[in-house]
Amino acid sequence: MNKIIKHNWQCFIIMLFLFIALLPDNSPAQEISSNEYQLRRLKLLGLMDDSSAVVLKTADAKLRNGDVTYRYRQESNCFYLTGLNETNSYLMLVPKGVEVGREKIKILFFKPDVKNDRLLNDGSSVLNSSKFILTLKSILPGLNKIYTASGDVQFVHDWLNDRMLFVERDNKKYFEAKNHGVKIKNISTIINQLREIKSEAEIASIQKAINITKDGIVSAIKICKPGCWEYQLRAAIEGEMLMQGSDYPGFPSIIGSGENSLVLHYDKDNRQMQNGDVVVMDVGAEYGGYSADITRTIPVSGKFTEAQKKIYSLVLDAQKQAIDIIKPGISIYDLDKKVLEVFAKAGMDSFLPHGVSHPLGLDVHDVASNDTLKAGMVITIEPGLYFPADAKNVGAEFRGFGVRIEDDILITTDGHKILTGNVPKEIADVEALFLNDKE
Ligand SMILES: [Mn+2]
Repeated sequence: MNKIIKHNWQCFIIMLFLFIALLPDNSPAQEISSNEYQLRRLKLLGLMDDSSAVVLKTADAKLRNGDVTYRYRQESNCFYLTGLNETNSYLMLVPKGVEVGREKIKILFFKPDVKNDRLLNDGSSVLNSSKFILTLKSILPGLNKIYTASGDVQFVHDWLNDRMLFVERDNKKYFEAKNHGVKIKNISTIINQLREIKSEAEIASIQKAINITKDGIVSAIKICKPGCWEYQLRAAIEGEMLMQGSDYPGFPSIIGSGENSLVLHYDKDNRQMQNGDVVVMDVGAEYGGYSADITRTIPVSGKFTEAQKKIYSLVLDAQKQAIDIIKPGISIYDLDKKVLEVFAKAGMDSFLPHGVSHPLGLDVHDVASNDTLKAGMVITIEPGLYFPADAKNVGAEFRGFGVRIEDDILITTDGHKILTGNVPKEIADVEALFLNDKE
């Protein structure tokens, strides 16, 4: 190989690296490092005593119909502690340790594809899933509680015999009777205090989910016009999510126009939108496991009517006043109170049928250890006003539609940061997006 060719080779390699580095980042979501997952497990171990263990099974694939399953989603506690996205695996945290070979191991993974037991660099162990039950039995003596995630099925209606089977409660009772002295406890009692405070990497994932959702909302506004169908707005929003590497929406998209704007969890998307309607879009991409949750209410024609403007401005004003008071130490109920106070001044406080805030994270309605806001939490703030067609004590011009505005807020040590500040919200900004498109 001569020198010139060698030089060209080097150039080629450098160019290739540059090319790859400059490619748009469309890689699937992988935001949390393996170190961070290990740190979470160690923190949880630090909250446990020697007579306890954490035992989690990864979520089963859920049947949609026949032998077809829904797209897989991990159980959130399991995902928080492992980042695993597969079935038939288990996690065991045992403060007093389990003997694997000659070592006492506190963190054990059980996976179906593992051939030989392996000790990992971080001191944890990976075993085949077939060893799970035996290992579980071996740790029971000396334990007085096992923390686990409650399953999805609280009870099953056995309709053939018209019986209610409390599967989980009965399983728990059976286990406790068989293993005298060992109680089954919900892991939420120890893990929520970890999950409620978001790390830098988690906030980055939520921010990415928000940015994707924002692009979806803007795309929907740009195609929105009278005659358009609700599902077409959903397609614009969810299409953007998929294009940008979101795994799926964090919850079923709500696209409710006209009278559907009054339905809080409307998910039919089958109405053709009319001139003069508003449409409530309550949507959120899930990215790397973390969800956004944003609501914007827009005029189908591109211009709010005077009555719609009045309600929109009132909801926006209430939302801004509630956001203003967000800081560590206040309660989620203080936000409800603030919003209702603003609505009451307009005589409209009876038209808000839901709470205005919830934590946001791996679950769209995420966990918290209590109702007090702490630095590092992410919450939503989502006031709304809804006037049914037969609403009393309100002008006729306001009847038949609802308005909701929702943003996502990070609690900081000295106050808060609005993570959704890039999503158009002021009346002029929302209307301008329509105008730009028509020009
Ligand atoms: Mn929400």
